[in-house]
Amino acid sequence: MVTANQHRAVLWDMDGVIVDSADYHMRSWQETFRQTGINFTADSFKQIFGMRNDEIIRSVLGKDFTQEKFEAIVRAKEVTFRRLIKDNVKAFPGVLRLLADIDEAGFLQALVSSTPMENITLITETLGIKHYFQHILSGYDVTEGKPSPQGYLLAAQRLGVSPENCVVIEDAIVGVKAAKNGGMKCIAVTNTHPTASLVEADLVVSSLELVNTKVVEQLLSLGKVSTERSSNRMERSLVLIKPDAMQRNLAGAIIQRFEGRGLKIVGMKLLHMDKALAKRHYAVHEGKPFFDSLVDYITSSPIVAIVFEGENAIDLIRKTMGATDPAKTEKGTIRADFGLDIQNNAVHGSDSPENAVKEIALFFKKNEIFKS
Ligand code: RTP
Ligand code: MG
Repeated sequence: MVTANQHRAVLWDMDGVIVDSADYHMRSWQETFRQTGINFTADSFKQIFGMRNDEIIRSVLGKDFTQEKFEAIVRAKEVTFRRLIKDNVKAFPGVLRLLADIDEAGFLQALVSSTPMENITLITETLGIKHYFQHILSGYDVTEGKPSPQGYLLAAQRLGVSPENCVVIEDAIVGVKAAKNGGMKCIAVTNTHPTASLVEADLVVSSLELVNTKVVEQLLSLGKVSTERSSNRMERSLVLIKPDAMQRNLAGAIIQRFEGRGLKIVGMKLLHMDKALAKRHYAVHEGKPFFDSLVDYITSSPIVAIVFEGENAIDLIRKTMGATDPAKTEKGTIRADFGLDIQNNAVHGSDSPENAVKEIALFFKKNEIFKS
């Protein structure tokens, strides 16, 4: 039976996403370049991470090297890499579970790596994950490395899935660019680069433990929502990081979820709401049985108030937060992951453009909001 998910695919990068290999790549480049008298630093390595070998060598040696010299360097580097990593192949947290869950949900999966097939075989066989991939593409199957989308587009074509139905999982800046250049959704994991350099991705996470099949499905359907709309409105919304989240040091993790969706902070402050402000903010709930308890709760500790700006920000923030009750909301949302109960539900977000305007005015003066 052909299920809906068989028309959807997850395309994986390997180094830095599946396998924690950066150190072994760096040491093997260092050993190899040392033999040609070149000092290759950790900083130089960061710049080239995710590129193909020919591009790396060109960026280090310049254009003047013969084909024989190139092949000798590559051979030496890759032999050294496999020798160093052979007994140390380690998957990043959450990867093995995510591969199995995505497979179980009926998505197609492909591996699109810039490295040679020998490395891919060593890693995928050692981790026992080769069978999850319906297609595997090495750096030698394409004529252009990332950020060209060629590899990802070719993998999608071989799987018979259109680019807009593909989610790419990447850690490299050039890899995120490749996915976006190919018209695909992209989840970036901050294993190699910080969030700030990966903002072109649709979602940035600190670990793949935070990703599940629902997140992948949401990303694909969010894409549809935005393309079906005739115009995407630029909106602002008020987000509060509530006392229960503040007490558990979750402000950073929550902000990251919103920033990872491309939303920009245009206003932000730490404040301790007094009862008068709490009553005005929650005026629509006055008279409800939970009102007094809600006011006590929201004034129980300092909170962070943020104005986020972005296309369809209100809807996007509500989807990212999840439903009011953490026990009933969809997996992968902020409230599902961080909420404790219906009151201690981690976060507030405006529920309509009209309320957003009113709420922002309650918390921020005009000169406390900045252009993004
Ligand atoms: P929020 O306003 O905080 O973003 O949450 P929401 O739109 O999802 O939910 P809303 O209906 O506006 O309720 C505001 C807050 O009141 C608390 N609540 N407690 N005990 C209860 O039955 C109950 N119902 C709502 C929650 O903290 C909710 O976020
Ligand atoms: Mg509300």
